[in-house]
Amino acid sequence: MSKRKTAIFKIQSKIKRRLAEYLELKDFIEINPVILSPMTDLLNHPTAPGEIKCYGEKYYLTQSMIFHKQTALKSLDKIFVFSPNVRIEPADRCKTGRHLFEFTQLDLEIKKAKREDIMTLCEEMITELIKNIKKDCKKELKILKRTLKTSKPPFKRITYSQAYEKYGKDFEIKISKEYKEPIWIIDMPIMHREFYDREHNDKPGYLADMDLIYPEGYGEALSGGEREYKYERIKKRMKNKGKKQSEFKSYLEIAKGGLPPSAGFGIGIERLTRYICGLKKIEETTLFPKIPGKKCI
Ligand code: ASN
Repeated sequence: MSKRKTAIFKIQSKIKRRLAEYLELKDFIEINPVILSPMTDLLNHPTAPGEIKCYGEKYYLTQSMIFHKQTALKSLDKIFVFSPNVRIEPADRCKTGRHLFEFTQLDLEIKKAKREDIMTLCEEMITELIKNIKKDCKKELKILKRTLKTSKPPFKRITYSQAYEKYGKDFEIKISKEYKEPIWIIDMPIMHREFYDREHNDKPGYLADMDLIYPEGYGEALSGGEREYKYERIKKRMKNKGKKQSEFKSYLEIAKGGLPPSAGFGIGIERLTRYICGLKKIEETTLFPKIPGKKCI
């Protein structure tokens, strides 16, 4: 058992190191995570953000650093952060093998980038990573009996509408089981995502965003896209999503002062570890797993 654990954590440690090295070579700067803030991503799914009072003010535990990433680009051009997120998921998510209510995502953002730029970056980053892990962690992969397939860019793409038409509402997991290599789902309908992903100029009603799906049934790897950055557009998108401006006061103040255009994504480290190590349950990727619905340390 302990041989198995050591193998998993050695691989995870190597994954983080290799990802950071790759991004630094591409001129990214690593910033520190934000754990507490009056502004956080309120997400499009049924999670509840953790809240605490600090000096009489309401602070959230970070659900994603999206607004801080956009704000950071006022000073820096390319950033990444290993960002701990707390998302209090519905208790039945403990069965998926993919959900933890505390996890870490490698979140990155590039000023003036387009979706195409970050998709290309991601394909190269993942391909390089797998190549390196196969080289660096031969012994550990053997202990885990994991045969990891090397992927080759460009990854296949399918639009949300095509996926829905072909596979029905559970398309994500069906696609994940059917494909042998990572695959993109692009162009989500506007109401299916948060207000900060940018609406397509030439495809109104759809977003310039994407999800990456792991093969072999491992499910969603990451989400990202181009961002809304103009104050008036952000307010309009919030209104259409039925979000209260009062919940995003700090963000709107920053947006009013001017945000740069950008694109980025966030990839879950525990899910990436699970995929690379070929694990059934995500709990194995952390020593202190926060399993939805359970009391955890
Ligand atoms: N990190 C994601 C992004 O950059 C957002 C999220 O995790 N909800 O789009």
